[in-house]
Amino acid sequence: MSQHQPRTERDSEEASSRDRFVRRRRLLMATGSLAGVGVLAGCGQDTGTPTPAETEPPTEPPTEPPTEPPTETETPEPEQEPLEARYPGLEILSPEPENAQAAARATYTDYITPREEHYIRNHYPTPDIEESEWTVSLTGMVDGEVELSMEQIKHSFRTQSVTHTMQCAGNGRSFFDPQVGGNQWHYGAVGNTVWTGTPVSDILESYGAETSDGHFLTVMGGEHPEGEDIFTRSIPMQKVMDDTLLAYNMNGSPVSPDHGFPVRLLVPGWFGCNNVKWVDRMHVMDSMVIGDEWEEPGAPEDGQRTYTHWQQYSYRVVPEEDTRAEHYEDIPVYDTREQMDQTDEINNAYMYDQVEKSLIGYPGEGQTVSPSPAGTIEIIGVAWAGDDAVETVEVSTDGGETWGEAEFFGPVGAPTGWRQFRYVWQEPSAGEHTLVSRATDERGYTQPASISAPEDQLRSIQDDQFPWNQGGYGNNAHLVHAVTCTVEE
Ligand SMILES: Nc1nc2c(c(=O)[nH]1)N[C@H]1C(S)=C(S)[C@@H](COP(=O)(O)O)O[C@H]1N2
Ligand SMILES: [Mo]
Repeated sequence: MSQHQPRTERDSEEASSRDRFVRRRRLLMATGSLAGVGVLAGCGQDTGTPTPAETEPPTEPPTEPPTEPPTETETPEPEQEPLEARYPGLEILSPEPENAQAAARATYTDYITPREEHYIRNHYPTPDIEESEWTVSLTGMVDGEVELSMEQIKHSFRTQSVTHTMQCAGNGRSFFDPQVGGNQWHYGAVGNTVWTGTPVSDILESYGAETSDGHFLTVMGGEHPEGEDIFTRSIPMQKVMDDTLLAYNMNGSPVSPDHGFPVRLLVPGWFGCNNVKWVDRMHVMDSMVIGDEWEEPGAPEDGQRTYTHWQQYSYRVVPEEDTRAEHYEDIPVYDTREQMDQTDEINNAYMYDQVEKSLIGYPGEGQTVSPSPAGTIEIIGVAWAGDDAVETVEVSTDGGETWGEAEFFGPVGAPTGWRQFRYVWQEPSAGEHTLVSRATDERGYTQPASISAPEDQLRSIQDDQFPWNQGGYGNNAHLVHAVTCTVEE
């Protein structure tokens, strides 16, 4: 077990992205040693647009126009359209690293989220990757280590598609009181899309990987920020073998650069952080990524970047003033909700399988709506529960005082995709109303009503209160997600 104390300045996933982002647009492709911890040659080199030579400004305005236009010596690289133009359905939280959430509740009336409305969550800037030069290496407990081209990944194994509700572990963070630091996601860091790719189990079996329970696939992102931690997550082998993909298509089109082009890990139903983008290396291990070998200053070769931060220090449900912060090689249960129930044994749940949650998409926040001729309003939304199915959704039109059951409609994809629900609001009275929805999953877990006070620590979950936590993770309290709307006469 690691002896390292949490580096408090990096305890929130957000500290890193906000304060220390790297301005590097180009990633040079070199995968380095397969045996050692990825050595990336050429990273951090500045290959930005050359600045044209500058001349001293004249002290007096020139009287004659120059006879010849200034000659361009170098053609600058074509500028990409700004983020807001590329994703008109998103509200930008930061342009670099790229962070953006759904701009309107209306996203949550449809089954499929268009790419332009699907949130983006980056710790470091989106790398610029050439698909033909990209490889994914497989290392660790395998018969033979290998480096796979995108061509091989796409065409040497089976292809599968899965519907997945991708949600950032920090979605709903802005509702924590007192406020916690970091990106202030409201409800918009979630979307439902169809992902197509290669089952990771096919690749592991082909290369004789150790795939029994208790092992982990540690997956590293390929953006390799200079002097920063490598985005790395350890996925339990049971989940990897069950349904995890190396995905290259999103809604039938190539995954966009911001969403992980040319290939990302897709862990159906699990929190966004597990879905490593720009996958560079997969390492088969008999524990989660942990210990000196993977941490500074022991990280081989460069002594700077660590591989443990995003698995062991971030994405944990840490109560106020918690100093225990143990780091585990393995835990008895991966479901995030169940870990929270076992808070004595597992201190600080890891954000793996998602908790049950629902969002109203119509009416939208602050919207004025009018009843149909029959005097009804149809409330529409979506509900999901990670890799468990949603069993029921209830809707309240009086701020949670009374509830009625909604009905499901729309496509039934994998349980890892959300369900659409509708609730017919009979005879709504004119004026302002507070609409709330709450989902219950197949195991009987229901969204709690509110967020606890910090001093209630983690046990509040048994008391219908989502535990306030330092990172602002996992918020599925229903009251804070309510919609206020006005019904016209
Ligand atoms: N390599 C890499 N993968 C990553 C991240 C990252 O910063 N780097 N962010 C993670 C987080 S926190 C989330 S919520 C999802 C977001 O995926 P999206 O941007 O496609 O919505 O990607 C995950 N994969
Ligand atoms: Mo996230």
